[in-house]
Amino acid sequence: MGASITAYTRIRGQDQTQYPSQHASTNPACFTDLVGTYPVTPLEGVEAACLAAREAFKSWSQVPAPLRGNLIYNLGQLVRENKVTLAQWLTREMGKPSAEALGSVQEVIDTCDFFLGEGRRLYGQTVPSEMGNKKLFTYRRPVGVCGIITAGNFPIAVPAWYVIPALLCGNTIVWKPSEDAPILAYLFCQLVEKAGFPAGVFSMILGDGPTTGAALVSMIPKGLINKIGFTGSTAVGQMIGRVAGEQLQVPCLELGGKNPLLVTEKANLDLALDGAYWSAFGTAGQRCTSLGVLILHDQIYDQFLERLLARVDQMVIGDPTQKVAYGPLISERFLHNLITAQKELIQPHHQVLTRTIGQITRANPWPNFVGDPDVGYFAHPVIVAGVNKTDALYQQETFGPMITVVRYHELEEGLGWANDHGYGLSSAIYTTDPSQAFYFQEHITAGMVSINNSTSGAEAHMPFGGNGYSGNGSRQSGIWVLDQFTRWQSVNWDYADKLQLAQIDTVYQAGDTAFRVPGCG
Ligand code: UN1
Repeated sequence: MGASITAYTRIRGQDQTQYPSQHASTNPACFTDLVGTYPVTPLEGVEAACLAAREAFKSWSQVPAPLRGNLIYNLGQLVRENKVTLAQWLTREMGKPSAEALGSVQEVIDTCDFFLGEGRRLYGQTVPSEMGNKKLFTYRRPVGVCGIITAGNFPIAVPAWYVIPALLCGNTIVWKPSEDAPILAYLFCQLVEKAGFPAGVFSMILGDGPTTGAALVSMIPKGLINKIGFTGSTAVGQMIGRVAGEQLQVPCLELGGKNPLLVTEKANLDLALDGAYWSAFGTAGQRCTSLGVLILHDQIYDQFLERLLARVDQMVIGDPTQKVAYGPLISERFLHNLITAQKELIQPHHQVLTRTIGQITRANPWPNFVGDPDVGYFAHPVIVAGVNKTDALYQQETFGPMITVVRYHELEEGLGWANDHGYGLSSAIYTTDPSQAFYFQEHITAGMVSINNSTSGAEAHMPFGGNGYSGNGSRQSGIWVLDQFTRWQSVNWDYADKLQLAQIDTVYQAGDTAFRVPGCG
C-alpha cells in the first residue's frame, strides 16, 4: 500500500487536466490498493497529440543525431537513478515479482545505453558510382510521427524498445501505454520530459485498446501517423496491419507466441528442467516469449515430466514483493481471459497433470501460497497433456501460467510440433549434441532460437521479433530496429557540369562483353 497518483494525458509536456480522471488502476495482488487514477483520452485529445507531434517533427528531425543521443543519455541516467522506485511501482501496478521488475527496468537502461552511442553512428554508406565526377551516398531519414501501442507485461521496457530508437532517429511519438499500467507510464513519461526532449516530441495518451488504441489507429488514414508500432495480440495486430497496409505503411508488429521448448534425449536434464520451469512460469507465463509447447523426446518424457511436476507442485506463488515464483496476473481481464481459455480449450481427451485449473482462492487453494489469494488475480499453474495438432489448445496462444506437453520420437517430428501452430516468435532446444542444435536452428520458423537457455529473456540489443502469427518480420532492438524508424534515402551528387545518364552514358570497358547475351551482337 502507498500513495496513489493521478495520471494525465501529456501533450506538449503538459498535463491535460480537461480530461477528468475517472478510471482506477489497482494493484493486481491486492485490489483494495488504489495505485492511481487516470482519464481516457478522448478522440480530440488523440488528434491533438498527433498534431503536436507533427509540428514538433519539423525541428526535432533537424537536431543533429549526436545531440539527440545526448538526451537518450540523460534519460538512461534518470531511469538508472530511479530504478528501484520504478521497479516498486511496476510490482505494485502489474504484479511482477521484485527481481523481475528490476530486470525489466534494467532493459530500459540497456536500451538507452545502446542508442545513446547510435546517435554518433546512424551510419549511411558511400557507394561507388559507375561514372566519373559523381558521388553516391545513402542516408537514414526519420519516418515522421510514430504511434506506439504497448502491453502491460513489460510496461516500460517494451515501450522503450520503440520509443528510444524512434526518438534517436529523429521521429516524434504518440504513445498509448497499457491501461493496466498507466501510472508507471506517467512516471516514465515524466522522466522522458525531464531528460530534455522538446515539447511535442513525446506525448502520451491513456485508455484501453478498443477506445484509445483504436482512436490512435484511426489517425493513420487521416494522415497524422506515419508509422505504427504495436505489441499485443495477433488478432489486433492483423487489424492494425490492414489499416496501415491500406495507407501503404508497414507497421512494426510484435504479436503472440506459442513458443516451443524441445528437450532431446541428449539434453542435460537438470539444465532443461530449470529452463522449462522458468520459461513456463516466470512472469506467470505472461511474456510473449513464455513457453507454450513443451516437446519431450520419448526416452526422457516420463522422467522429465515427473521431475517438472514435482517442482511445480512445490512452487511458491503469491505476493510479488516476497520471494515467489510468480505473482498475480496483470489484471482481472488477463485472469478472465485465461479462465475462459481453460474452459473453452481444455477438452475431455486432454489430461490436466497439475492440481487444478482456474483462479487460486481460499476455496480453490494453492498449498504454497504467500498472502491472501482472495484479494488478487492469482492463477494455478497448469500443464496439459494429450493435445493433438488440430486442437485449439495447440493452435492458440494462452497467456498465463499454462503449457501443453507433447512427446516426439524423431527430431523432425519434434520440429513439426514446434512449428505447425503457425506462430514463430521464440523457441528453445536443450541438447548436448551440436548436430541436433543446428538441425533445430535451421528448421525452426521462429525469429529467436535459444540453445540450452529459456524461451524468454532476450538481451536488449539482439533482434527481437517473430514470423507467422507472431509478427510481420519486423525486428526491434539493436541496430535492426533502425530499419523500422528510418527510411533509406539515396543521394547522387553529380559535379561533371554536364548531364550524365546512368546506363546510357556509362563508358563500359572492352571486357564487359562477358555479360552480353550470346548471339545478340
Ligand atoms: C514481451 O513479452 O513482450 O525476452 C517481451 C524476454 C523479454 C522481453 C519480452 N526480454 O522475455
